[in-house]
Amino acid sequence: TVPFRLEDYRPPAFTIDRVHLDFALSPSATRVVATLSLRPNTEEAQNGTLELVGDEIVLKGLMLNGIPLDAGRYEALPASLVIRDVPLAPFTLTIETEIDPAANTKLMGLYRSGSAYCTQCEAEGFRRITYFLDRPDVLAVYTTRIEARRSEAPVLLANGNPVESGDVAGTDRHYAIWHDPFPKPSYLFALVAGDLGLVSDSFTTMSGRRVDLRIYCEHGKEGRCRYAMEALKRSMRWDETAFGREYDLDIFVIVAVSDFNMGAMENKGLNIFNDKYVLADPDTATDVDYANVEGVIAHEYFHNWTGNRITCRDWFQLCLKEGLTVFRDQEFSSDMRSRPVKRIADVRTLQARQFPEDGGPLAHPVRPEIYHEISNFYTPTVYEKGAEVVRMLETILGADDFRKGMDLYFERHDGEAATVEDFLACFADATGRDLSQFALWYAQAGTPQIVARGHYDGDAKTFSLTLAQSTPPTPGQPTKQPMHIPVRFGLIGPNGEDLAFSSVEGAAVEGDVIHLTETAETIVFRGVASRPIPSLLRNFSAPVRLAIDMSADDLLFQVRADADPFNRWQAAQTLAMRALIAGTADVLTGRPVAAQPTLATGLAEVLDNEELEPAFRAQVLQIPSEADVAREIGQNVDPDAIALSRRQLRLALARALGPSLMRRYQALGVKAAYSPDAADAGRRALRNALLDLLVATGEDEAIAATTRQFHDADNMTDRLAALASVSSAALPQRRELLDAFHERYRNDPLVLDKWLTLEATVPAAETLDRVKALLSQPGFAHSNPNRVRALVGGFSAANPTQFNRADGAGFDFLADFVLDLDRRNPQTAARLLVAFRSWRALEPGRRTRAEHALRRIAAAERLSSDTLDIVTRTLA
Ligand code: DPP
Ligand code: ZN
Repeated sequence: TVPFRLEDYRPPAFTIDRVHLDFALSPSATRVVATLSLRPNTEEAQNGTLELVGDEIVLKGLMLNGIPLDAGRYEALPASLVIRDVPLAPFTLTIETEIDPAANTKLMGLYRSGSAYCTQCEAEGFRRITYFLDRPDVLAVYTTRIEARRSEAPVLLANGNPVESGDVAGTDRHYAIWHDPFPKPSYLFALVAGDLGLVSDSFTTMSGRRVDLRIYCEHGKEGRCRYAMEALKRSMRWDETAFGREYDLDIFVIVAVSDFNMGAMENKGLNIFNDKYVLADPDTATDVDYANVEGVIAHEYFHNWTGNRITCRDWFQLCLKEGLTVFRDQEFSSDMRSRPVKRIADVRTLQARQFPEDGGPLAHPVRPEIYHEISNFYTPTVYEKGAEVVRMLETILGADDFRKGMDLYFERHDGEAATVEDFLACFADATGRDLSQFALWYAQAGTPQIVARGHYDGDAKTFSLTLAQSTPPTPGQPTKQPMHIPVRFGLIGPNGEDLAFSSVEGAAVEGDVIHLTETAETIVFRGVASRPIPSLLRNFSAPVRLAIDMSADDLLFQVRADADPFNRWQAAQTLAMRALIAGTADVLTGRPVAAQPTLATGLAEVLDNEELEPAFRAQVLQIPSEADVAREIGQNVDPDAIALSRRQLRLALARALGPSLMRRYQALGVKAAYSPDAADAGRRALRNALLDLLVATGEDEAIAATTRQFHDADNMTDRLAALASVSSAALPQRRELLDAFHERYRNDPLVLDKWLTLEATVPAAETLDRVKALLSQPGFAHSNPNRVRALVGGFSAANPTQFNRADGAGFDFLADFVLDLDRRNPQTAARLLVAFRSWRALEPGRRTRAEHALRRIAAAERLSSDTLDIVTRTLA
């Protein structure tokens, strides 16, 4: 297939100013009449040929300026409609199509979720509804009329404000008309119809306008929407105070549906959500679920300005809305919760998801320059690294200048489809800074590495710090230029406070930020009273790897004393990572795994430090995962050796911490009523991290405590944590508890997803057979992406020893599953396949088996463009 290239961008020959859509809904034969007001947009229109795109649709009628078109004037295929001799002045086109929502298993375009109708149009789903200029730089004003049987769909929703509704005389049908006054691209179109429960509220904006707020869900689940509604109101207020952004329609609607490929979708005025990011109550949602609901509600709401009012010129610019909006939702959550703990959690996610992408065959720049299938670019690089790039911009400019640039962006580009260049120009123009080198962050893939070396001269009282940067080659980019990397830093003195210095030479240093711009630079700090411990990359000021030769004692000092909480956590992680890597080598050579007294001391001190918030202490107690260690080792990876080394380290730590673990666990005992707030959630996180370490000992007392917590818990967080500890340690007691959990929640699909994931992630040889058996259990549905991701995604992405079984059976299972799913839901199939992205880093035996499975997929006939793209790049 022919790829799309950024350099080939051309404005559309024609554009569309107004769209009138008329839907006559019926499960298998929905009629759509689209009336488009078109006009020539560029010189290219002069040849009089209009090309619209479609996807699996059937043309039923076509009129130009109200007159049916002769068959000789156009050619209609399922994927395109080409019309010749169109007027060289504005004209209307009326297109009638028929679509089958019930047969739409791709969940793109108009489809059914349960008994409801809903849509998903980003990125290229609108073309499955009607022929269109389905590209984000065509902005039109939409009016939508929906008609359906009243009994089947009492609720009829579309974008914008409600205009009119009523019965269709003499029938059992009714209709509603919605009008969205804000020009938008087709990917933001949405429609929902069905028999749905409702939660209502309202919000008064900063200029005093009252906005109707509604969340629709399955009947009976209204109570589980309350938290989302509160989160929505907090988001609306926060965007006003933090960014000066006010909501702009009379109504804002969220609909929770159970069949959804993505997390949620920011359609103008009508956000459609995967129900897992709306529904939450204490008995069914964990603290992490609550935080995710709050974050995703905020994310989609914030898109109203960063994505909808200002959209993307083309899909290469996806990070323009996604990276920026992730940054905004991260900031929101930081303000609602603990800022340092949120930062640690975000960096964990970045390192776990984006770093392996950036270091493997699927690496691409934050703004890609080529794609075959855009659906495959909704990636951690575009989202999470994209957010880091915006964060670096803020670090480089400072908060005030960053806000000036954002203000200019909103002012200058409101109502437009913009580019990354447009975005950066606003910051350059608002502040006078040269951001041309900084722009490389959008263009160069790969995770830069900084190698740092420090030297203190006690006589001269100088500290010199050498920083060298390099970025590894990535597909299509063999060599890289040096980047502008903001390195936030401090020089920690013997009493734990940051040391002062009288002057700096060698590189641009502004306040506590070093601007590293060359391949290598040496910075000399003068007037430094004593030997400092350099604390670099504070608050993770850039998405890079840092290598610095520090002794275990210096790292321990950093754990104790660094003024930057992020680096206290990072120092503990570094100590643990060293132990895990050394332990893995010991396992492979048959040596006994060495004890880690320094790490144990550091953890014990953090644990006992009442000045540190519990959520932070919980983060420090969680040593790097098996996947983190695999990534750090980077080649000839043996997942079994890593797992064993990690188990032994956790056992050693639990023993070193001794009886204090149980005492601490008990002291943090449950308080009266569950509340999902961050402080209570932090206490639970610490208590459950302690429990998890206790379970590592396998001692009776620990298992008894866990079983008790499982049964006695009054909330999902504590119940699931107990279950997860027993299950992820593969203890024999797991079967009874997993069965009890299943029995209790047998009618709640979202909760059963948690159970499916626990079943799929047990690190035991029988797990693969268990997963296969669960595929045909009544609770599982191949058609539901959440079920598929929970079970098959859990197994392939979160069970390193069993997915990477030495006999290759895990790889074969995923290959078979993906090939089957690809025929129905290519997007979800391709996403699962990403689990193979680090196959080349495996030891030779597993590598050969993974390659075999991948080649089998590549050789299959009639692969979707989604799966073909991932498998091709993964093997390249
Ligand atoms: N719905 C997805 C998101 O909000 C894609 N726009 O990130
Ligand atoms: Zn988004």
